[in-house]
Amino acid sequence: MAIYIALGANLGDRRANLIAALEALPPLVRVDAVSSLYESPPQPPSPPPAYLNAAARVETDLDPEALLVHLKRIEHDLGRRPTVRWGPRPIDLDIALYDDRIVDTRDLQVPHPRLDKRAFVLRPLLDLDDDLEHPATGERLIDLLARVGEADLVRVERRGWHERPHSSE
Ligand code: PH2
Ligand code: MG
Ligand code: MG
Repeated sequence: MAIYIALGANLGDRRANLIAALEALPPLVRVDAVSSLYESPPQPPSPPPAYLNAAARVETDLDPEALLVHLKRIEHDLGRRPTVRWGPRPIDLDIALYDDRIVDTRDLQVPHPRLDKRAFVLRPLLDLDDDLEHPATGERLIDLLARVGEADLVRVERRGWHERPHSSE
């Protein structure tokens, strides 16, 4: 297993926000691999803008709680301010998986509690490792994705997008 961060953005220059977040992770968090970039409507359904989502496989000595603090700091630095639950946001950084650990405190749930219902998290994770399993249930993420379906998800750029200038090929 490894540590996986789910990234999302639906305000401002969404792609630039995701790249800025990836660049803000080191040196405390080293980025090993980044998934393709996906676009999907907000879920549960709410008014646009649509989200861009991706996932990163990372290495860090931070424990889950310290990693969360680091991610919240980056969100804040990129202009995110507290708002209503599931409100639009310039950047969202969630700990999707942390090895096979299960964390369930007031501030942090790992694996991400809605991982099994969200194609926009499952698909990017599976880009990185297609044999991932849910640490709590043992279900394969590929089977969870088949159950929820991915019809709403559009792959807008393939892997390496965060290292390339934007193109509309
Ligand atoms: N994040 C949410 C709520 N809804 N919808 C999509 N498509 N992508 C997201 O990242 C997302 C969402 C709350 O974190
Ligand atoms: Mg989220
Ligand atoms: Mg979040």
